[in-house]
Amino acid sequence: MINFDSIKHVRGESQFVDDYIPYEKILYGYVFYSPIAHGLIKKLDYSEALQIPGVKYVFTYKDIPGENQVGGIIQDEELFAEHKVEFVGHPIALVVAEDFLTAKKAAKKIKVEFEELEPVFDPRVAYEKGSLIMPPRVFSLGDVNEAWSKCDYIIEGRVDSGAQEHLYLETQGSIAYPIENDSIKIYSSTQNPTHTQRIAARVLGLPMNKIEVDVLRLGGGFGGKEDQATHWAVMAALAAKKLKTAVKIILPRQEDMRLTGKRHPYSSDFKIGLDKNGKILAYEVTFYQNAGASADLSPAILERTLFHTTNTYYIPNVKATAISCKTNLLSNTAFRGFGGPQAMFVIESALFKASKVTGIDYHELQKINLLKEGDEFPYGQRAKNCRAQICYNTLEKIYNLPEVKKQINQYNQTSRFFKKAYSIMPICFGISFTSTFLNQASALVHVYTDGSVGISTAAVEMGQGVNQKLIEIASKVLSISKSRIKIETTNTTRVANTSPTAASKAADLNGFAVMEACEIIMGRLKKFAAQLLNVKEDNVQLIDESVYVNNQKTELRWNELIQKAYLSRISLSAQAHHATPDVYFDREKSKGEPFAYHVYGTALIEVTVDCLRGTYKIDSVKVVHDLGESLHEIIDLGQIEGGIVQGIGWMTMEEILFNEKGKLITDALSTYKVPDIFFAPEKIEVHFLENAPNPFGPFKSKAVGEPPFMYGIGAYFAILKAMLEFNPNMELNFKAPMTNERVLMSLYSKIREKVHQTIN
Ligand code: MTE
Ligand code: QUE
Ligand code: MOS
Repeated sequence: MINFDSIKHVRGESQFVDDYIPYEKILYGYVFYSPIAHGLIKKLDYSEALQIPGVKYVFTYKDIPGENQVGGIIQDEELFAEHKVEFVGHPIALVVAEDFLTAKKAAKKIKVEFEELEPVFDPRVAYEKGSLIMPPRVFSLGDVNEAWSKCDYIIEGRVDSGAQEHLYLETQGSIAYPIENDSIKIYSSTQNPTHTQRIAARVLGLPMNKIEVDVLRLGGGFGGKEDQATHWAVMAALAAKKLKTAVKIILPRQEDMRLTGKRHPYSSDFKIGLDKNGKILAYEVTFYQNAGASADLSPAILERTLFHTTNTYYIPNVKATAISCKTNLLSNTAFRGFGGPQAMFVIESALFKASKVTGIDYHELQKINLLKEGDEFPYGQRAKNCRAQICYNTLEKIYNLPEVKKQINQYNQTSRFFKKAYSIMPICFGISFTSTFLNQASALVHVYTDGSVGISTAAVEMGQGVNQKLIEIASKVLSISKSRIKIETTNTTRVANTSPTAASKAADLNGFAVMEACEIIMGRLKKFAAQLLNVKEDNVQLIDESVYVNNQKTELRWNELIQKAYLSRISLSAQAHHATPDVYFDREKSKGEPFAYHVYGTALIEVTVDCLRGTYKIDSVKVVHDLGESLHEIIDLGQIEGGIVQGIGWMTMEEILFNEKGKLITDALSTYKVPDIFFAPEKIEVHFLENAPNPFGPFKSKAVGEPPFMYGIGAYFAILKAMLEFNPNMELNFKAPMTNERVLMSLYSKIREKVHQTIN
């Protein structure tokens, strides 16, 4: 059960965009970008850059034959800034030269004069100034105003979560070259080939059929290449068209970090009301999303935040307001979880604070309010096949929670400076694009005359193993060996009008499409075999590459059957389109059934905090996770482990910082720290929930890509609990990431105040 790609990866044989040499003459592009956060371009002078030997051309907005517009959901983003720059890193020009270093050197010679404008970085300040991406959105259920009077406790607070760098191993990049008929072929490291095609066509002023986008695989995407791979692909295409040769743009790591958006930081206010038994009666929350300088995917991400307002709890009265704030920072974008994690951190913070006020244990509060079958989400959908309770209860049982608590208590009694704690993090994540139209995919399956099979779909392989899952599905439906099946590149001329590989939906959508295309071919083959053997079609089966009649194996094998079918002029190719049935969402009313199903799970996280140094160790993460019936257990396990570590990174050590002028200062791996193998939990144990088929997934499976990320939130609260063991009087504020510095400063805040008083 290995992933066929892993051998090539380990041997260094897998190809990425920078490995392609599809053309005799390749030129290299370097992006020249704004050094200031906000200002008007008064003068741009690149004459000196053009003088440098080897430089071919400097592109600005003036060279664009079509529209200078790359915005997706909202058309508010220029490819090259025309008159105004809105963040440090805003592209202004592209220098193209014979080699990369020459292009880079030339870019340093470009001179710009700006009239600087006042920048805004804080989303709350942006809100006050009316700087919004779009009008605020509200989801509501019941009536919070009426409910407050019935509450025994009302608790308010503020929660802040930080940005996160995607840190895909392969940085952004693309190579484009001209082909016949005024057309352009683009190889891009994109999760979203059709979007790249559409925007390239728009910018170049060409019809979409003159742009071909091809994707072999990505060295990771994590959402960062959903909309933001487009810019470099379009720039390369623009240059290739003008210069009539191949143009390659690969962002070096530092430039990638400086030029591309991250996970959205959020600042939120909550108010939560409970009765004396700990039942939540009302929850009101306002999310301020820091969108950065343009919309990008922010509106869809904002909406997913609203969908995950209550995580895996039932709350009868909810009012959630979400505001997408336009600031002079990098335009933030999709990142695993797509706004869900930000909402879930707020509700967990609210419960945690409520536990301190009510005296009811945090995890008791979680259990009291856990979602049950038929409960209504704030968007009107009801929980169906709800597995919130079973995951939580199974976790407590199989990992022996009472024993965990006992051990931790014993440890803490004898340890003065090292403190241990555990936390439990239940999750509920909705599966489907909440923009209903995106829930479609198609597959094109060819059986060649030697019996081998080639499959094209909309799915982009980015390390998540979707190609291996598609092979599993095709081999099951065709009942042939996996070794006969090849997944082709994702190409807009073979599979058109594709949705991005995102929302954890790629294996579901493309898996169903592959199933349906394979079934069409199987139908034809069975009919043909019946004719050939002169039996009734209903009595024919194809099992393990052999034809069976009335459950008796015949002499007829897959290879021979395919040969004969071809000679009898039977089509051995099929295309199928799949659309998720019954999902819809009414944006006017903010109600509907947007999700095909939900993924549930619960994690138990144990940590040790060194309360002298502020450092900590994640001892273990133990999970009960609902995968339906896994399509591929090793891949799914890898997704869960990877998601957990990435989620813990977001909550603990990954900190994006800008200076007071809006320049990213954590723009290298020396200053931006991510979990490594030493930091990763010493132990990750995953229990796949048993007897949990999913009627809405291929072969009863469930999507896996994003949900495990949110287990990482539990690490924050485990660390917080350990800190409170050391200093119970510590001030509670919910600000992530919980870096080592923050641990230390929080533990000794009283002492700090004293020192300050003494100094003053
Ligand atoms: N796993 C790896 N190794 N690399 C990635 O880039 N992206 C994640 C997740 N797992 C990612 C990954 C994100 S953000 C999504 S939406 C899903 O994979 C997309 O793939 P799927 O729909 O096939 O699950
Ligand atoms: C989850 C997602 C996406 C989403 C909604 C989700 C996503 C995405 C869009 C999207 C894209 C273009 C549009 C639009 C929505 O929505 O990845 O309205 O025009 O790209 O719930 O992952
Ligand atoms: Mo994933 S954030 O939907 O690419």
